[in-house]
Amino acid sequence: MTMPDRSFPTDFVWGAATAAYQVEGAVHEDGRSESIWDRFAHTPGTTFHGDTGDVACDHYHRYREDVALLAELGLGAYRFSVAWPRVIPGGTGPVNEAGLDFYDRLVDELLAKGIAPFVTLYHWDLPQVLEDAGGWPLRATVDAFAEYAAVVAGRLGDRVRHFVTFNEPRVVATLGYEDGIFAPGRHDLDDGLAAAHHLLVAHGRAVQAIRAVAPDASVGIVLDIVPKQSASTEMLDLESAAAAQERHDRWFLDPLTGRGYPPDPPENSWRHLIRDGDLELITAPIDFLGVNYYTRDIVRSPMLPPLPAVEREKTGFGWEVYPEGLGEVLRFVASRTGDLPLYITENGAAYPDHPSDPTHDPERVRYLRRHLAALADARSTGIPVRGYFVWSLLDNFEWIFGYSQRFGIVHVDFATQERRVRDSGRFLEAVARSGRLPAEPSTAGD
Ligand code: GCO
Repeated sequence: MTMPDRSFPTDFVWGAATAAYQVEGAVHEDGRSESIWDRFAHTPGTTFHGDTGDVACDHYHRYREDVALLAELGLGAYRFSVAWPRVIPGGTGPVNEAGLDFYDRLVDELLAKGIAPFVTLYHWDLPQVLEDAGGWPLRATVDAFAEYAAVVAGRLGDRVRHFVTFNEPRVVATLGYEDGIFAPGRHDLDDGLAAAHHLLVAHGRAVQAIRAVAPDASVGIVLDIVPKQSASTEMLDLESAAAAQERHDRWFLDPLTGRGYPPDPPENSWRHLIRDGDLELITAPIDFLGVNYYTRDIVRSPMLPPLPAVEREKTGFGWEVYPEGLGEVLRFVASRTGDLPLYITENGAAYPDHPSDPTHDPERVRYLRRHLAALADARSTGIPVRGYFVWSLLDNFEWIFGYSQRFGIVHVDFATQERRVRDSGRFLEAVARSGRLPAEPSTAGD
């Protein structure tokens, strides 16, 4: 059976994404201060192999080459993040013009090549000085973020048309403050819940701050939404799956869309932090929502014995390949956002390199093809997705997994910093240039 070609409109945005700490390197240059990820990655035992973002892809110095790659691949947009510790090294107070200049140069380079910058203000690299003062569980961090947002939008907002306040606040709150797996490595449920609330309030304050200085820019936020599916029809599994969805996905999407927070147990101590006006701030209109989608979670109640393992297709990272989930996530999101424009702000896969040729990546091509098919099908049902960003432009520092997981459509040799476009890059280029996802004979599992 042959599937039909799927097409995308000519104004559909095709892009690639990165994040500051994962690609920039140059951590001591031009007045940048320490971030929580510098501190965390330099703490023994936190990352694979002790890897850090000290050098990463050296994007700070090689950004022209990287922008040229985006242009070569026919991509019309680049989603990158700004490192707060470069811009306001003290967390609040004096602006470091030299740090801000880097983003100025990057934006100009992009625009000169006809590539739209999508600027994320926070992709996890809080200035360490603010963590030392209390971090996201502390209300003062909200004020600091609003100040920082105004500075960045004030400098770039004459040219940047899309700002993202936060990338994946759920990961920041849960992995960073509640589970202690990511920076800053705190392990306290109430800290996680307090951080989550402050991240959302900070988002609302940043929306205001950006609109005040860059009234023509669109502003949004990026959420990671993972479909939570019950491992069985047993009541305990169904309840566990619903609870996971409340704590992870609805916890952010519901207040942002005016539904307030889902209920949680009264022994959780954080609701006293909600001040008058907070929920209105969080719900203030945005111009788009970004959705990061990689895989699903199959939820088994901890009260039930494990089920026998089921053979499922996985990426090299061990994440299940589940393209249908992209449509499921978009339907779930659209049930709350209606006709608000959506972007897939991250989607991609890590696979080990083929030893003979690391640019030959048929698994990643197949992953992208199947997810783009799911995206086209979701669009054809009327879900207003306006663009797609692959994660990632480059192999980069994959957080606690260091350089062991490669997500790039461009291969990076970290010894020489040589970049080489992978087959997946050429594949995305062909789709972006033609606006068509070519038909392919279906194979088992498609
Ligand atoms: C995320 C982050 C990225 C990751 C990517 C792969 O979604 O977790 O935004 O920084 O590198 O998702 O894990």
